[in-house]
Amino acid sequence: MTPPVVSVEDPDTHLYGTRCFMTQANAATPTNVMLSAIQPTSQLTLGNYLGAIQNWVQLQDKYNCYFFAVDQHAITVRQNPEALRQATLTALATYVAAGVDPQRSTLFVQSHVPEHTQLCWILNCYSYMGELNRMTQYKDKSAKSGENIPAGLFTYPVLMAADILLYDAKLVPVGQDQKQHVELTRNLAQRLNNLYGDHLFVIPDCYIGSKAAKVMDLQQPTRKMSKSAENTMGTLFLMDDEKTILKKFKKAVTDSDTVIEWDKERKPGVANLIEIQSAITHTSPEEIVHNYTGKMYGHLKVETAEIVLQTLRPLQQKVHQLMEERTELEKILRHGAEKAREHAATTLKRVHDAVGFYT
Ligand code: ATP
Ligand code: LTN
Repeated sequence: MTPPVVSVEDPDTHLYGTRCFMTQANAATPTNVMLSAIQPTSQLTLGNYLGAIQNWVQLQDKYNCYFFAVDQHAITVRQNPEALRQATLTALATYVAAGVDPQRSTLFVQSHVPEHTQLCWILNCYSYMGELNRMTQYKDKSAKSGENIPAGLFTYPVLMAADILLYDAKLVPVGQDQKQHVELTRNLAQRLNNLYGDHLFVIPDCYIGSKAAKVMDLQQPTRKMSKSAENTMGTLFLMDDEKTILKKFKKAVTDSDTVIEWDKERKPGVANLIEIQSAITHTSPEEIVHNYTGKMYGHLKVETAEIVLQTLRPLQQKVHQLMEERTELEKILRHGAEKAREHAATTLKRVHDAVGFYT
């Protein structure tokens, strides 16, 4: 049966999104939990900020939120250990600098909460090779791994299911590419609920923000800006310095025309710059185009860089401050992990009891 897909507008934040699957509340409720995470595989990008973190900030008043950095997911592909440590801490500093409030939301590092891998093991025993084999991300990433495909790449979605189910999450904001993983999470939760009773897991819905910008690569504007892209000129990292930001925008690929129009098909590079401005200033693309009547691509590039810089300057300052002081950030993470563990341990105990572990 095809799950229902419902478009919803959040009445408070006016964020539009597609709330996929819309589950009836089950016995493991009540829950008002929203949860999301980013892999610290590299520095975070403008795409991560506009497509994810900015929305988290807006939704955190309405939900009991858990936001974390998934360092255990990150090692499914080889990482430099020091770079991973640094990227993990910087990611969490970025959440805080962007406005995620550690008083209201729980912020932590995945590996600080051992219940994630504990539940992952159990879920592994209820997952089928066939369904994991169908995961598009696994197919893509394993194709790049040569002969020795890490088993972790195969079971990656099961760890993600554990991340979600541990906290009884109702809503999981993710990018389109992660929808399949949330669907697997739902299937696993339902499978165990069918075996052991509806009280076991909350069935999560995924939330795909449609107002959130999909930021495109500045060099290949038909591809999503990604932190793991080979050509870093196309990716704007949140911690890039001013000179680099200006250079990346000035060299952004547009087209051979001169008229500024918002047309993703014909002018993906120009449309990308317009949409970046739109996502930051909350001005409609049509209005932005109107303001550029008679102007040239050069104006659009430099002014987009300026608008991005205005947002990133204070964010970078706060990230630097948090990274230098460290104690505040470490306190947030320690406290976050403790809070997360309380919830996670309760769920894990429920699962241990259900599957028959002697406790
Ligand atoms: P990778 O290159 O490692 O696959 P990524 O930069 O594509 O990473 P993810 O870690 O997969 O990013 O995504 C984390 C969150 O950021 C997700 O919610 C995703 O939708 C959002 N996101 C990532 N890139 C973009 C983008 N270019 N535009 C909008 N949202 C994005
Ligand atoms: N797989 C996701 C990151 C991720 C996640 C999660 C997102 C890991 N665990 C739990 C939401 C909820 C990604 O690559 N974007």
